[in-house]
Amino acid sequence: MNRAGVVRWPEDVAEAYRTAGCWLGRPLGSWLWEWADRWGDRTAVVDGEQRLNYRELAERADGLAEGLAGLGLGHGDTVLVQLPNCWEFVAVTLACFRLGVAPVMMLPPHREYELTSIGAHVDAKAVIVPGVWKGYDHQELAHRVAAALPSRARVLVAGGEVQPDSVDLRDLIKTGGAALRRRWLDERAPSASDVALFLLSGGTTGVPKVISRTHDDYEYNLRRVARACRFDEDTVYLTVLPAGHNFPLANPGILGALASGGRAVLLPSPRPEAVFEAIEAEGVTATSAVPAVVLKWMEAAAASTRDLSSLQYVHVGGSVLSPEVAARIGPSLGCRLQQVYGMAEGLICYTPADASAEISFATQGSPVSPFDELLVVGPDGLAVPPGEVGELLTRGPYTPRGYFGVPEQNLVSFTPDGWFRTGDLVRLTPEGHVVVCGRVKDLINRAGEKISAGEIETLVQELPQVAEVAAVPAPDLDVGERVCLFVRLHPGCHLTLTAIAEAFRTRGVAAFKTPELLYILDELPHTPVGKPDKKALRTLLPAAHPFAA
Ligand code: OOB
Repeated sequence: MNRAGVVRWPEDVAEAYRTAGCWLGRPLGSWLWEWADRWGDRTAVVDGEQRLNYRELAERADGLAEGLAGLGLGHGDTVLVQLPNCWEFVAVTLACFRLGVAPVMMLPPHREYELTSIGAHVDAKAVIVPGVWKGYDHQELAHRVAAALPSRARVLVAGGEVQPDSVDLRDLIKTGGAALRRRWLDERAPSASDVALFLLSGGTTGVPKVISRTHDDYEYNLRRVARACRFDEDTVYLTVLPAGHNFPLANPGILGALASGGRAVLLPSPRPEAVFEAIEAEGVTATSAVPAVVLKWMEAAAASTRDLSSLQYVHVGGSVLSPEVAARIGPSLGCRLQQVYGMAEGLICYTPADASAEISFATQGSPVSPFDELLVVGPDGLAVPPGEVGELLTRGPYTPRGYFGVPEQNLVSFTPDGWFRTGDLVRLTPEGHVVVCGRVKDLINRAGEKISAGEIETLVQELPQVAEVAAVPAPDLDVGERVCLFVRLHPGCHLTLTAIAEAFRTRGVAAFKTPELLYILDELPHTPVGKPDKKALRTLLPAAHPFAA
């Protein structure tokens, strides 16, 4: 693949990160056998009945890497990975790291619209999906996507009935001769400065932006976060959020657990009863969730008879958590809370594992690396006085200097000297902890899923009835925010939410983006430059916000 779209750190900065010991110069796949040699018989991954120890995991990942190579995939290629939380997800990810193939971490609810636009953007050579998942045929989806991609991508299927024109992922896993294969793959290892994987950003433009993460930067990221969360050989980490999201993948998540000699338990959904059962059965010590999910667990825990006593930490982040709810998490679930403020673009902040109530309930923590740089600026772009609210800008050893392949967008999202504009409004406490106070970026955060208002508006504008549209977040007790539309219609036209939902479905848009509230107005209020005035529109909505501080 053409990796020309990757924005690299300036060489002097990269050298400083190497000298400081942030970047170790080792590709992520090179750790696999080190883990296996050290913790071979210990359980690494649990997926229902399927349990893999470290040696088995390394053998499967290597076997799969050989199978992928047999399909012609290699250094610099990119594949779309849309798998639920299952052992194959872990094997595919590690196999890609071994081979130097970069997986793009799609989420299970993504559909044709997202897969096709991103697949084309990264020139994906394969689409890796489950068969039928939650009643939806991903194999069919993958074939439609593959047919639309310039490279005639292969379709690889994990589980279920595999069509003759798809490749059965499990058949690809070569067995026997592990030592030879290990050497063969070691000799072809990618460079540590190469792209290890692509993550998706919720983004604020039409199409979600894609973030390239190198082996060096991602390894450092997960090492620092695993340390902040005290992961070790006794860690049993439960994964309930979609594994391809940066939070459960490596913060510290699955990769953090594996790099620490712990165990990653994979659950396909965050349903409280299944979660409590898994905690009891596996002796789970840590898990992570967005506030909306934790609230459900808290409600259900009171009535549950499951033994949750093994649970030590729950990591909560992705959207705003109110201090009141934060204070109730520990007593409800019998564990400590660590708040996390993070982003696929890099920066991760965590409240310390042993933080006081004051810090762990009312702040979103401090950066996990001493090399993370934070700058809080006002609308004029200048630093605000200490303790005041402003937009957070950040740079650091695991915060790339640009999105992949969108130079014009990068001029907006990054400053000329490489600071990433997070779009989040924060203040810093005197001790350096971040408190998230709001945001300036135009998106809707629905239970941690980031939905670009601009993308929704573009889709709604395509409807013939629509003259003008604005998408804004509507506060909501269950999911934090829902997509709310304010629409002006052409004369004599009608529009309903059902019609919009149908149009989105037909267009192949992920269901979580479907607008849930609709206001039809004769006129939208406008700002002086003539754009819909979203501030004014938001005042038309009910004010109660469940998570707001
Ligand atoms: C995580 O990553 P993304 O890329 O899905 O979303 C990042 C955005 C942030 O810019 C911020 O707007 C919001 O999500 N956010 C929070 C938050 N944590 C993230 N807003 C308020 N309070 C928080 N604690 O969401 C993510 C990635 C890695 C670890 C954790 C979360």
